[in-house]
Amino acid sequence: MKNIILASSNPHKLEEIQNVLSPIKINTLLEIGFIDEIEETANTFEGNALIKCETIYQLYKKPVISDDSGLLVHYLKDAPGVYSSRYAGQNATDQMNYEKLLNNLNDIADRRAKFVTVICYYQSPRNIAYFKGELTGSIAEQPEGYNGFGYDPIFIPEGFNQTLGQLSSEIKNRLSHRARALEKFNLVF
Ligand code: ITT
Repeated sequence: MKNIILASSNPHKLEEIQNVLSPIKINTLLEIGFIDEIEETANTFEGNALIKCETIYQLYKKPVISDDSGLLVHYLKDAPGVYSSRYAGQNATDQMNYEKLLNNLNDIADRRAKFVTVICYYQSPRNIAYFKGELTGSIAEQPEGYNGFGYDPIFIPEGFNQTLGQLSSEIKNRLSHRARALEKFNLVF
């Protein structure tokens, strides 16, 4: 079985990624003893995904996978985008982030949005690949459901009338931006 380190400290991402990549053994940062925070200083998903992989590869010299993702809201000119995890401030909780977003869309009819994930697979400095996945949908009027993480309670995927917070993890893992990016990765590796 192939081993890859996942350069993420988000346990929800780990669960979703391990679910889609089940034949591959994912090593977590905790398992390899890395407990620092990786600073995400780029302004693109690709750039931040690369920073996460490079940081871990330089220390461990083993294949690394990373996920940089976010929510792009059309009316807000694609904000919060790469800043999704810190939309309401550096130490913001998921709830603080989605409440700020709902406030910024108060009385706004245009609620179009999409999730984007960029997966970076870093085998060596000469062998780096990127895989992108998107999920289009809209922002709910109020939070609903407790499944998933981040903005899931306020995001309604196209073709559904419930939020990702209400839909099951099986459904999310079939249609999500992350699942779509990982399917592309699976086709190559
Ligand atoms: P790592 O960098 O350690 O992987 P992170 O949570 O900081 O974890 P990002 O920098 O990629 O990850 O920020 C992504 C943010 O976008 C995340 O914190 C959520 O707020 C949001 N997000 C990404 N994917 C999501 C999903 O599937 N459902 C809901 N929100 C999501």
